[in-house]
Amino acid sequence: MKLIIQIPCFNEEEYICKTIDDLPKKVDGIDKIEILIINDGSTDNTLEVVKNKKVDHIVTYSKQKGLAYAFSAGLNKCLELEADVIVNTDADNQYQGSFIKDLVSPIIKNESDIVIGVRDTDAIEHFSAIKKFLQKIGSRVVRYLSGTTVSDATSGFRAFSKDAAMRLNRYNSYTYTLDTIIQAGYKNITLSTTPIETNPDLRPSRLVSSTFTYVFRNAIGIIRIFLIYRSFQTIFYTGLILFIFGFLLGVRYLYLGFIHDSSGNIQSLILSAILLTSGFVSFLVAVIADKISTVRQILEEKTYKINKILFKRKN
Ligand SMILES: Nc1nc2c(ncn2[C@@H]2O[C@H](COP(=O)(O)OP(=O)(O)O)[C@@H](O)[C@H]2O)c(=O)[nH]1
Ligand SMILES: [Mg+2]
Repeated sequence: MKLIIQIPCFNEEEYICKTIDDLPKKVDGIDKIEILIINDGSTDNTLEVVKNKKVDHIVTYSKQKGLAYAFSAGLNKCLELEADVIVNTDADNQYQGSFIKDLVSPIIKNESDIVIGVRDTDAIEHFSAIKKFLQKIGSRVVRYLSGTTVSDATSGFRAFSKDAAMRLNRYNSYTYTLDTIIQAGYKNITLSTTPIETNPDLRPSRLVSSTFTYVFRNAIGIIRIFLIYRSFQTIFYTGLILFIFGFLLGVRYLYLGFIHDSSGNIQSLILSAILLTSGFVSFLVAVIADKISTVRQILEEKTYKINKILFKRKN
């Protein structure tokens, strides 16, 4: 069994060596451990540093493409390199390499396809009260939408089986953490968690420049991935609510017209017509969304089948 540990990097010259040195050299049930660095257009000396470190594999981009892009490009590279298990970790030495065995173990035993290392966020000193609060709310929303039980949805310390790596798709360029959990939920990929500890913070987060942009971008990301998988239901039920309100208003207008003159209620007739039309248009959009969703499902299944042929073990 081959384990590849992938590390997406953006300007990590200061911390990457420490992170690499902390990785385990042996893990029970694993015959070979390799390291893959994805250098995402770093403008510092990250590339030179990792070359000097003689890591097994480097993928490098001359221009920054974003963490989610680097993450999924990393998974593909690991599949090409015949990985059976893939671990993703951060380059700033936030996660402790000694916990990799706990991430990998359920995958080796065939008990799980994705394992997420969950932090006790309450105990992390450098997380502000607001970050802890938002992290909890975000994880709760992701749990609800994905039907999973992940208490730390933004943890980047995770292991994937080869099969999970072949099934996951990239739907945004900012973050993969929430996406992959929601996808796992909808695609019935088995997902479990294991408690982990983190190192004291080494540098401020690059992904969280300001709380507002962090929340905004993650919220948009969650809505977009949810709509990819549940577009028909969302649009159909929105249309139904509009239609029911429009219908009731219309009935009220007619009822008032029978009893006495309803000419004074012309505004409610206009509103009723608008709501009924919007509801009807929503039904049509829901039908189109459903057709697009069917095409997506077929493409996802074909991609998975192609991946299985492409990444079939050669020996
Ligand atoms: N490929 C890529 N990696 C990034 C980018 N920004 C941050 N990273 C990497 O993503 C990981 C997590 O970033 P970090 O700044 O520690 O965010 P935190 O998870 O909020 O602490 C680290 O390995 C970074 O090097 C980026 O734009 N592209
Ligand atoms: Mg960090």
